[in-house]
Amino acid sequence: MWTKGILFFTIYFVKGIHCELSNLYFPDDFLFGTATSSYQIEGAWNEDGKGENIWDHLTHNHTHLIRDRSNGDIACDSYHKYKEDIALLKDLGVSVYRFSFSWSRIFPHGHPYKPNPAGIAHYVAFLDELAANNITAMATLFHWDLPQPLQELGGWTNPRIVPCFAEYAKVAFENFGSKVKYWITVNEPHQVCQEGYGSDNLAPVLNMSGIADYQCGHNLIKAHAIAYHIYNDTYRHLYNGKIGITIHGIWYEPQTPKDEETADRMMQFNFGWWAHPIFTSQGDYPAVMKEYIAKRSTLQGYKRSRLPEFTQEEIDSIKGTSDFLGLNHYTSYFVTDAKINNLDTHFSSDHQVQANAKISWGSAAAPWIKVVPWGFRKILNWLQNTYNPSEIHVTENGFSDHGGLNDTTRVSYFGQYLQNLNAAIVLDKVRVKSYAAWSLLDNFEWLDGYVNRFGMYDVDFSDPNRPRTPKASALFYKDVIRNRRVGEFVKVN
Ligand SMILES: *[C@@H]1O[C@H](CO)[C@@H](O)[C@H](O)[C@H]1NC(C)=O
Ligand SMILES: *[C@@H]1O[C@H](CO)[C@@H](O)[C@H](O)[C@H]1NC(C)=O
Ligand SMILES: *[C@@H]1O[C@H](CO)[C@@H](O)[C@H](O)[C@H]1NC(C)=O
Ligand SMILES: *[C@@H]1O[C@H](CO)[C@@H](O)[C@H](O)[C@H]1NC(C)=O
Ligand SMILES: CC(=O)N[C@H]1CO[C@H](CO)[C@@H](O)[C@@H]1O
Repeated sequence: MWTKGILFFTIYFVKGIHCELSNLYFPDDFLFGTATSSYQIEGAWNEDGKGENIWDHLTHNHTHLIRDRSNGDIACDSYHKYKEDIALLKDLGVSVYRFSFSWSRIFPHGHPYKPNPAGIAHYVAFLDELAANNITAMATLFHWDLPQPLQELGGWTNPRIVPCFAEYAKVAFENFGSKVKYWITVNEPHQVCQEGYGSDNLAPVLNMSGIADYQCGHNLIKAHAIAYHIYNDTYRHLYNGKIGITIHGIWYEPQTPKDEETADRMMQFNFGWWAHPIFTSQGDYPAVMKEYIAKRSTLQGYKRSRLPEFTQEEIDSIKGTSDFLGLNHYTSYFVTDAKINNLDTHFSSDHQVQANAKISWGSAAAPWIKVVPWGFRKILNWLQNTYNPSEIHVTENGFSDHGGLNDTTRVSYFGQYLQNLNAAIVLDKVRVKSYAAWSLLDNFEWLDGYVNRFGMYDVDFSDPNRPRTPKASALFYKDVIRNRRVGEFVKVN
């Protein structure tokens, strides 16, 4: 029916051809999955020898910073209910599950001595259950829950963290290597450093922008590269897995044609900061980032740039340390040049860019997530053209609301974003190999506590049993996976 056709099929005009995105199929070897992280779902915060991490510390000692004054002490109780979670994955039909190991379960004090056997045994049992269900493990080593004792030494701003992370990675490869196909060293370095150290948005809420964020990034990139080399040199020939890093990528679109240089600068400050050292043949930080930060540092009276420098030896040892590019993508903005003349030391003054959302764009419960499905296709093309990675894995994409089983806005978001992903793969030939929807479960959403919900399964946090119930989005995603195409859905945002 024509009217139905108008309702359900959005016609896109691309490169002069027009095509119905909803008629495309995902390739046979494409992997569908979902994603979670340890602190957000596990609970059992002090069980079986686990040590305190920075999110335990923040939620317990600075409760007022969490919107609903909640914490992850129990969360979804996935530490105990992991078999139930894996049954949900099986029911959805996913072939890959992205999760993270909790560093403080393995090294309760962070310092690399005496790994905790109970923590290791837990993850071995979990990985065995995944394997028994034929679900490929994609494991993140660090998804934000740094052991608190390492934070007290300065966390990622202290170079001493590099050997601590290396030893943690080694113990993980040794104990879990035979059961993990994809390794992600760090989830979203930009959020770890710029938001955790450069603002008050995430633990450890250091709020020292323009200094601590750059110091954090410098050590984090080195730690990533060393973990890569340990795997590449010692474990790859045994287990034949892949190892990479996941970077959060917002698409920045020029507001007008004259904002193209500005949009590229914003991509470099946000994405290139992390990707340029690892994925380009020159290596090192992006030239525009070095230039802008050095210029402002001089104006401010610093003797040298606030952005630390890599030695040539470091540049060479960081280049190429990722078998794939992991992308977390949620949203896009328009950008224009901002002439910031004050001398504040701040990341956003360093890049001199103003980002804007269009009023007509739909929004998630998290106001930073604007619904801009075409931005997904654009950033995937940009990544392939800019870095030419052999594989891209979309390790997160999702939408938050305030809960409820009939989550039509989430279905609409996933439907439109998956259509654009499908077009990038099939029409634009971008080498995307997997997609992980964020998130399997409603969970602890950092400073938003349990106010904003990202799950395809509802979790009743008022019930000690934490029962899980599929939402409309779970049923929708199950159909996408079974049919290997995006079916009909009602577009509401
Ligand atoms: C897993 O895959 C193997 C081989 O394809 C098959 O024999 C087995 O039944 C599958 N197991 C489950 C639990 O689906
Ligand atoms: C972080 O710094 C900004 C100013 O740069 C300030 O407005 C804000 O209150 C600070 N946040 C905290 C938690 O101290
Ligand atoms: C990974 O190991 C292989 C084989 O030893 C080597 O050729 C390659 O250069 C290593 N990769 C990096 C980025 O060092
Ligand atoms: C879900 O919500 C939509 C839009 O609000 C409504 O049209 C639909 O009937 C609802 N479905 C169910 C099962 O309640
Ligand atoms: C000073 C203070 O209150 N410290 C507490 C912070 O939270 C941890 C638990 O995560 C407690 O053990 C500390 O006593």
